[in-house]
Amino acid sequence: MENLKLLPETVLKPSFERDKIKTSILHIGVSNFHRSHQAYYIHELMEKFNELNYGICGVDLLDSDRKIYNILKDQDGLYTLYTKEPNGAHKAKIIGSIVEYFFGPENPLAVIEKMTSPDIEIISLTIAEDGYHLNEITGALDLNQPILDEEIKNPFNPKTVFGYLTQAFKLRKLRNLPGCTILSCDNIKSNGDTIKKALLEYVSKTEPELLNWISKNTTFPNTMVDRITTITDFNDIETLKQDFFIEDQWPVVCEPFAQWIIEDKFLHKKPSWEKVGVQFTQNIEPFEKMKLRLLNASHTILGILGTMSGHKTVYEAAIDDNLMTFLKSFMDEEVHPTLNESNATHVSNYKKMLVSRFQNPHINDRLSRICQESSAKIPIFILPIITDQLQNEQKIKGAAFIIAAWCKYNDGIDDHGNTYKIVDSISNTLIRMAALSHQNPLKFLDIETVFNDLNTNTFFTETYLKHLNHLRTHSISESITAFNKNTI
Ligand code: CS2
Repeated sequence: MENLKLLPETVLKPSFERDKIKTSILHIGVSNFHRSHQAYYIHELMEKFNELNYGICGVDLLDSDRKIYNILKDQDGLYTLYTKEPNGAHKAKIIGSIVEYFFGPENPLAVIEKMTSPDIEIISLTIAEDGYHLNEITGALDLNQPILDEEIKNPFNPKTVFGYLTQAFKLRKLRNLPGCTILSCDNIKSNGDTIKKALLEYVSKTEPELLNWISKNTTFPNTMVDRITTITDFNDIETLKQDFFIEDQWPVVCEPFAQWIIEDKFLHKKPSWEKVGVQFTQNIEPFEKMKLRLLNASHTILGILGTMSGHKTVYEAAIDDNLMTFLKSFMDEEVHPTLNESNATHVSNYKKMLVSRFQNPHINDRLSRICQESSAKIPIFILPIITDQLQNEQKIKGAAFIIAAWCKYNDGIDDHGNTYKIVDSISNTLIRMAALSHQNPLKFLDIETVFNDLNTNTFFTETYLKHLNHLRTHSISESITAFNKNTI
């Protein structure tokens, strides 16, 4: 904190008094995304309006988060948000909204105690798709997962968000304290409803007498969160040192654009986040659908087709004309018809803006980041488009091409003969089923946890087969060209 005074004028620093901040948000999962998004919005409220009531206590639950925990502890919760404009302008801002930090694996009881603090009004989450421990087919909490089983046997040594919340709510009830708002900030469909359903399933199995208290003392708003945030690379750390004299062990790099839309459903007084651009709504669905099906689905397409073409970043893929022709026609013909066009959502503007966001040459967003855990992303970003289009007897040829290309992607070799790694919690299954599909082309669609019963829809499977056959005998760029020319 003291070191802030030594930084040059060009660095934006918190001008509010950090020791006056009241911590009323406990956030689980202090990822880069949390730091570029929620923590940034709350910082802006502090900076521009001196509203110091919504300080953040960060909490990490995974052993793998020890590094960020140690660094942020060391840096007093401060870090640099390094924003890069398409025209090359860049801005370094020191974010000061995270004021406390706890690490679950080190001291679970301290985390539970903090969650129980009467000051905490909101418990927010960025725990990624797998943090919800859902059964992919039923969408219900998968109580058979070993981590949940172990936690249920040792309730005072929780590991997952469910174990922690259950213990904290038990104590709140016992101490006659109010409950809190649970604010999911993950890219999953109906994120608030999803965490609510999973938590209630967990509680009915472990502490059924708490169910009534939870239903009266908590709310679970759905949210739409958006800001492209890269994996921090060493060059960014060095540039910050050289250009801004900032010594930050883990800065966060992101685009200038940010959007946060929240269902208006808070248990306590609603924070005045609208002052810094947050939008509250009664109906989140159109926004959420638009973001997941346009931005995230497009990312997945650029990730898969781009990697197979030999590109390394979203930018490289987004200036590949052939690939962009494919992507734009997919957005127009297969995604747009499934969305609710309205004054609020402006789908057409959103699509245009997306293309320019992807084409920001200064955002080094690696396709390897995008392709990680595709088996969890595709069912959220792409398959619902297919379901809607099939239901309305509309086109699915672009979507079938993408799924066929993903099958080939799992062979792990690009158009130039270079190999890449499949990073996915079910990578063994993906690789094995893709290999088997060389003999039996429909085999890949048998991965039930991803595709559910899509393999029973002959309209889809016929189109898929046609594309997979073409992809198997051509390079990805040849197949994309043929697709664009309508010759497959
Ligand atoms: C990306 C997202 O992980 C992904 O597949 O699409 O992380 C994306 O960058 C963010 O949702 C942007 O808001």
